Order: sequence, then structure tokens, then C-alpha cells
Amino acid sequence: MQKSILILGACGQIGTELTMALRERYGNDKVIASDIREGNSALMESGSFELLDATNYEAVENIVMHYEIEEVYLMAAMLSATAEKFPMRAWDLNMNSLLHVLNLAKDKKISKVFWPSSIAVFGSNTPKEDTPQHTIMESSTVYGISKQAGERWCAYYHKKYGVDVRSVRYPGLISWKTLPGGGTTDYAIDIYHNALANKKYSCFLKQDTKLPMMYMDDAIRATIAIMECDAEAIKERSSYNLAGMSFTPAELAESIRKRFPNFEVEYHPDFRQDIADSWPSSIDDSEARKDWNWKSEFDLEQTTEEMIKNLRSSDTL
Ligand code: AKB
Repeated sequence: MQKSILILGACGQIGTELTMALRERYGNDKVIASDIREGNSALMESGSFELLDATNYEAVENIVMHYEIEEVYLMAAMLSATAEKFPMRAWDLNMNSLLHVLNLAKDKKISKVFWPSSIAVFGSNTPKEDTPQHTIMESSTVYGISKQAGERWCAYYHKKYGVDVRSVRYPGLISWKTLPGGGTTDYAIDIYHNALANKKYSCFLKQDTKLPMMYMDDAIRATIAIMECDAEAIKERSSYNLAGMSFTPAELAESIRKRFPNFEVEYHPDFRQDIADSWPSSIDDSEARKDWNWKSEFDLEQTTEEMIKNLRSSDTL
């Protein structure tokens, strides 16, 4: 019999695609989507959905018991830019939802947990290029602090209680199906929408700000791969570095300009520039490659190709 899975935060940028991918893999009736708001029609119509606040322990526990859930993917989070505006709300959501799920696993009500960390765990004194798995991590953002604390909790629950929790540090994720919300890397999606709709874009980061990024298909593949591999293969119980590609806004604009020669970008950095400046430019993910055979597939040119093709033929514009 297939395992039953609960996704918390199923209607967000990652949750939407992850839910559909897991439903395709394990069966629509085995993957329960939940969020504090409803999602798109494909998600709502393809399987069970529960309105659920991930910070409410009792409500999460009830759903886990009702559906006899074995695995939880906790995708609910407040991202970096919004978290700077609402620090306490971000801390409440990002930490309490994680502790609730870890406690359910500690009490053997579920058997496996996926929780995403981020490149935001790193800070301005971390080595910027090829940032290693283990290095200085002095994050200066609310979001980064919550992700770093979350990583420590994951490692602690694994060591102390044997909780099978698995995690990756996502770079900025580029997708066309669902818009992101409140992140610093969101420019790398907005820019495609604007290239198609307006032929110009006002970028909130400087043109030479190089950040680690990944196409969503790679991120979903990594998430499912780490969850499916044998527990003994997972050597990092905090979170794994994960790399796709790295580029600057100017390089991304140039790749779009190969298809739209008249595309114009202006640069008007705002408070998100400070956040981006504190993050790495590129990531060394050799531990993930070694332990569970991770390898990304999409580079910038393939990503631009996919984004333009899919946005053109979808109604998300
Ligand atoms: C953000 O920009 O906040 C996120 C992230 C890098 O975790 N996309």
C-alpha cells in the first residue's frame, strides 16, 4: 500500500508543484493538500484539500490522525523580504510550524518529515563563491535566522529522538505555474512576466548581484529524491546545500534579450539589496551529490527557454 502524505503550505510557489508531482507519483488520494487559503483549480480538483493553519498544533494533529498520515512536507513559510516587515509573525510561522511537525514525529504520529531550508542561512562573512556545506553562518535576516534555528532543531530532533527529518537549502526558485511571494529572489520570475507583458522591467536588485538560483523542476526532483533515498544515506540532518545555477540580473536580462531584443531593464535597488548582498553567489553542493546522487539539470538558457515557452502558452500572464 502507498504511504499517505500531508503537505502544509500546499498552495504556495513550491507547494503547488510539489503537490501535483507527489499526486502523480503516489496517487491523488494519497496526497492531502492543506493551506490557510485555497489553491489553483488543478490542485483543488485533483485530491483532498484541508484549510489548515500550520501554526495550530491541534488542527495539524487532527488532520494527521484523520488521514493516517505517514509523511509531512512542511512548505508553509514567510520568505525573506516579507519577514523583514513582520519579524515576529515570521518567527511564529517559520518556527512553530516546524516544532509542531517535529513533535508529531517524535511522538511517532508520523514517520518522516521534509522541511526546506534556504541559502538565507548564510551571512555576509560566509565565503561567497562555492559556499561549502559547513561554514560560517551568521545570517542577518529574520528569515535566515529562522531557517538556521530550524536546521539546528532538525539536527537535534534527529540525534536526540531519532526523527527522520530531511532538508535542503533551496536557492532562489524560478517557476511559471505559481507566483512566488515575498522573496528576494522573486525578481528572477517577475522579469519574465514583464518581458512578455511590457517589454521592460524595473529591477529591485543591482545589475551585478549574483545569486544562486534553480529551475522549479530541479527543486521538485531534489525534494522527492532526498525523501525517497535510504535513511542511512542521509549524513546531514540539518540541511543540504543544493546548487542549480548562478547569475546576475544583467545576465538574466541578456538571456531574455536573445529572444526579445528590445527588452529593457532599469535598476532601482530597494531594501532587498541588503538581503541579497548578505547571501552567497554560488553554492558547493558536493555533499548532496555524494550522499544521494543529486545533480541539477537546468542552466540559465534552458530556464529562459522553458519560462518563455510556458508563460506564453499559459494564462498566468
Ligand atoms: C527568498 O528570496 O526569500 C527565497 C529564498 C532564497 O529562500 N526565495
